[in-house]
Amino acid sequence: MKIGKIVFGIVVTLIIIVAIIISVKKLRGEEGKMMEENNMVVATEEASVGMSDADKELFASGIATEDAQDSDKNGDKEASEELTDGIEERCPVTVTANRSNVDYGEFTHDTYFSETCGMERGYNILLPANYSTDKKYPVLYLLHGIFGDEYSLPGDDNNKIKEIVGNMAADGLIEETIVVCPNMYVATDPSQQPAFDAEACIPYDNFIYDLVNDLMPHIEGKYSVLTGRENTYLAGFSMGGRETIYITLQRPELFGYVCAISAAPGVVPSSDKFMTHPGQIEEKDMRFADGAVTPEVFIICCGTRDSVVGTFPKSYHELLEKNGTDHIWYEITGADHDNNAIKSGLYNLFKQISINKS
Ligand code: FER
Repeated sequence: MKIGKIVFGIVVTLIIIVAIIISVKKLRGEEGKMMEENNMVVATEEASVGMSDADKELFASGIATEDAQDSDKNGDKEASEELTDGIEERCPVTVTANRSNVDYGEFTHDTYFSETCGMERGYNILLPANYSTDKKYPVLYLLHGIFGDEYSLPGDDNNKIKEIVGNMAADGLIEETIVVCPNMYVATDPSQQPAFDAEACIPYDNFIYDLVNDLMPHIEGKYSVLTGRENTYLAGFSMGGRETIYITLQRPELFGYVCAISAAPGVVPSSDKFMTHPGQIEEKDMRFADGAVTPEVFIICCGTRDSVVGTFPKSYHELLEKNGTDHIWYEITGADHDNNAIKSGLYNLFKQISINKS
């Protein structure tokens, strides 16, 4: 009887100790989460004040925060949460992995003459490792963020562009594909610099003319590429996402597969903490022209924790929906304005290409 009471006492004590340990751990977790969120707010506020060159680089290529890198580790788990149209929120880690048995291409720099700017301009191009003029390849034009240039996206190994394209081609999901990263700032005066004001953003909005009239003809003339909308893809991050939406709505017949990742405000009139945007088009014109040939796939996506563009991408989706314009909208749970969003957008664009072309 006495022994029974002692054992009962020990069991109750153990339960109490375990309960205390669990509560303390939970409290620490909450604290950690709050600290993470606080850090994010600080980072955002800093972004709106005077910006260093290093800060500008982060904008251009996708801000890769520590916790964004950590959340990569959940790639496998979250990738299995498939949505109905084949969209997966996270790019699986098997797709971003650098595999020893796959040859990845390398980005190289080249130039073209831009009639739009009246000068020679640079771009980076990723050719498949075994690029051959005996074959023809589809082309993805991939647009950088604000303050960026043709080096921003190719220069950031954490966005896994080479791996995503190379692995999906090696797995037979997509054709080997060329990726072109242009400089999206189409200023005729080389001293003009991007900034958060309407005037300084005009060169971004003029990229459409440089792309269509100068860069695309140059790429199609110089490299062994497949032409036509079925083989011409467009994607962009942030400021590049904004221009992706604008270009697609203006020239929907040119691009078969499109993805605007974490698109910046300014396609339609609006304001945010950075500036007031006059808008490239009116809200009622967030649609394809009547009778236009339109893309097979038009994706708009954004992280749920985007500390730079917030809910602007969602508002583009809502306007497109209101205006009856076909598109895919999805959110990347937990992603900030970062490479998790970029990897997800690229992966899903190629996945949709794979689904549509097979
Ligand atoms: C803005 C908010 C964000 C804006 C541009 C951005 C021009 C672009 C961010 C990026 O490219 O990372 O109001 O206005």
